[in-house]
Amino acid sequence: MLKSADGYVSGQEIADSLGVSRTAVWKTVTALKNEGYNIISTKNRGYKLNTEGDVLNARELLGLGGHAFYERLTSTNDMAKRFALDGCKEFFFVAANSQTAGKGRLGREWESPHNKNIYISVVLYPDIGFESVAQITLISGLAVVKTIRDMTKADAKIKWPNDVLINGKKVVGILTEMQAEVNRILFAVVGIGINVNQTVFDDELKEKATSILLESGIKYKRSEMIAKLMQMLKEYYKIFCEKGFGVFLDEYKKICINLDREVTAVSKGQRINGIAVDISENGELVIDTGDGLVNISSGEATLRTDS
Ligand code: BT5
Repeated sequence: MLKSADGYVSGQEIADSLGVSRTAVWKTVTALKNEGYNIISTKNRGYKLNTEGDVLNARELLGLGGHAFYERLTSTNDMAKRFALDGCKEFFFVAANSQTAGKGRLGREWESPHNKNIYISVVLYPDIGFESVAQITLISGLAVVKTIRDMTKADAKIKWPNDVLINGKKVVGILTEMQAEVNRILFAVVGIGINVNQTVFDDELKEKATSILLESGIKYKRSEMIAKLMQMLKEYYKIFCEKGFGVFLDEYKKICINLDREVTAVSKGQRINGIAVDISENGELVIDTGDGLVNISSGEATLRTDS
């Protein structure tokens, strides 16, 4: 009722329309305030919801299709894998308000403070070969960039393969994991962490991480961003399944910051220095080492100007 009201709603009005006591209304409003909703109570006028607030909970995600929401979780990726093993539907997602063991790639950590950011993992059942799985990360990155650009106008870019940066600082990380049998993929889980409203980072991250709030000055609602992200991800993934990665190549190259820059890539334990000259039809980074072109399909590609 408070959400759809234009201004104040009296406690009596709420009580009458729901057939409950004024005390019950007051108790519920207090509970909602404790959840983080910014509800103003004014004597003789009633209650008013300040819509600027950003609350993420199961209620705010209602209507977004199959999903599970947790206040605190070790890792949304790990939980999404469990749902996948239980045979959940494609695009089922797990979201959390914080992670106690958020994961990056190669055993690294993903800082996941409470109530600030988006931590979401989406289950997919791609009917593709192993060699194409890395492309799921790339199209997920595109969907995230489109979401951020459309909603916030921030100049989000991709650092191949899985980082989204604004003004050179990391704002999103993507971790794609999969489970497979010898000759087929059983499922893939795309985990996406978006720094939305975090303003303080620890010393290790201060120089290289940022958030949408820090870059735009605006506090966005995570639930709205998740809705848009899921919409974009479904759109991009469906096209990807029908037509492959090639159709996204131009779009990807336009926002990929590695191109024409010196990079050091580490792939399968090997260090490769050179200039990133292209992205291939398969989504590989093409590096000119001076001795020829090398394509790498996954790994790291540190920009030389990075520390
Ligand atoms: C990634 O790894 O960038 C993938 C991160 C994926 C996180 C999501 S959150 C939802 C889902 N559930 C999970 O458990 N994970 C996924 P990588 O490229 O390895 O980058 C990790 C590095 O980024 C760390 O070593 C830090 O230097 C840095 N980092 C950690 N937390 C960060 C943060 N919140 N913002 C920016 N950078 C961060």
